Amino acid sequence: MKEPVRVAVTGPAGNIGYAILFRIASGAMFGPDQPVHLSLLERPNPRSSAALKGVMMELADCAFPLLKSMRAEQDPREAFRDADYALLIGARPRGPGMERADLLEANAAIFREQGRALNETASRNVKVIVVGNPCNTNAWIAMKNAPDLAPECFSAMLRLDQNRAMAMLAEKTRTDVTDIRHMAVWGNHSPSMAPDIWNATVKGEPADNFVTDQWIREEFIPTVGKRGSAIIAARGASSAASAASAAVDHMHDWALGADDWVTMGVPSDGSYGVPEGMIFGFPCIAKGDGTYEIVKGLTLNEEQQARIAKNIADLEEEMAAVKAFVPD
Ligand code: NAX
Repeated sequence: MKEPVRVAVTGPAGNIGYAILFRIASGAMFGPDQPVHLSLLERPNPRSSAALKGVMMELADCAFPLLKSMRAEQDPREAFRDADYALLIGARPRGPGMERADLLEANAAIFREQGRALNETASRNVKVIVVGNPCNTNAWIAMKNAPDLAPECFSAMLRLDQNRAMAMLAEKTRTDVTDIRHMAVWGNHSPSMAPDIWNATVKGEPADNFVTDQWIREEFIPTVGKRGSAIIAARGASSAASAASAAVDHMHDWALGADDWVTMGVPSDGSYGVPEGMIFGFPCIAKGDGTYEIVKGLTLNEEQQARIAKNIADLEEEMAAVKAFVPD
């Protein structure tokens, strides 16, 4: 058995929280030989505190052999103390009458505070995934407010978009998801994201040989981009179990490695014309030692380049709107 790791989770009383905690504690995220200590940060209101208490009672009732301890926190500095991993899931949802700018600002305040707290108390090698939306910009704010941590400690979740793209392509080509490789989704976790079928393969052959251009443009790309809204329309609630599963995949592969590309929102190193430091979805290689590399040298056709440019412009606009929340 390995030494236990400390895992901090924000928003544990929410929908995704309920779907993810049991998988972290069961070993699905960090492996069957990796004990964990859980630190759970919720908002300090009676409803959230009571809901969290219930979730913790259920976690205890599972008698997970790998769950060594858990504690509820209300102060981010305490929640992140010595954290090896931080899953920033809790965020402000869009309320009635709330403008997009209000939503960006409400979340910017949360992620500024959490970035500062991570900077102060987390392990110097902490691995952070931001799930709470707008996740790319929220991750950027947290990263910028944590100047003593390497930018590579921070990431945003685009893995759900990759998983959705793989499932859709497997269904269309009547293959198994394990036959699909090198599927990446570039950019911002928003409907303008750029799923990349042109660099993907199905059973080792170029994926675009199996489908028509019309299907790619009219079905595949828009359906992946709008899948979140389609789930809300069908279920009456936003994706929770699939989002939790994607976060498990993201952290698992980052910590332990993967034999295929993984899509991660990570600080750009300037590759493919994406401005340095912008948190952008790239195909990455998770090397198995807790580090990753952006896949280099891919060919992007003109329409994909235009989609990437649109994602850059959208993110620049979001980042400009929350500029007051990051240090110069
Ligand atoms: P819920 O509203 O069910 O849960 C959010 C929880 O976070 C609540 O318990 C709330 O009290 C808590 N919270 C809010 N602010 C907090 C703070 N400052 N500190 C600690 N806890 C805080 O939302 P849920 O369905 O769990 O979704 C969480 C976030 O994930 C949302 O922002 C959502 O938009 C985002 N998503 C991101 C996805 C992605 O692919 N990146 C996909 C799924 C999901 O839409």
